[in-house]
Amino acid sequence: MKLQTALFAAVLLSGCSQQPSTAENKGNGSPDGMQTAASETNQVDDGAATAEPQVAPASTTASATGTVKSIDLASGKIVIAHAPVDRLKWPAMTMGFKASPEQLTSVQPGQQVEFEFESRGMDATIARISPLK
Ligand SMILES: [Cu+2]
Repeated sequence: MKLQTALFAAVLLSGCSQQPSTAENKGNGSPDGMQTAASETNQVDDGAATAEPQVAPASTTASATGTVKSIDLASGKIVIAHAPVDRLKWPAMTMGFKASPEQLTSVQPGQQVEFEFESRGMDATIARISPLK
């Protein structure tokens, strides 16, 4: 009976916060920090969208290989000199990709990498990246 009371109290307490979406966030390290980082990322997205007309191209997933040129953890970007991407009709070029902190710390500048990314026009986000061996 005591255990049931405790569980019931816990449910009530967690219900008070009324923020079920927070529980879906990956990682429970510091919820406040995570939320701040997420909102900043959204603001960056808005800024990048103004660079192109308001056409929202469908996203396409593609893979490529390349060399890491630079990594910017603060802005969540990695610059890669990538080989041509046939699927997107992209020539070889050096460009920035959005990436998560985990992805950014899994590779190093100068490293050959293989990666998958999701592209909306020239707005590309890394889906998976690993050193090429
Ligand atoms: Cu490119």
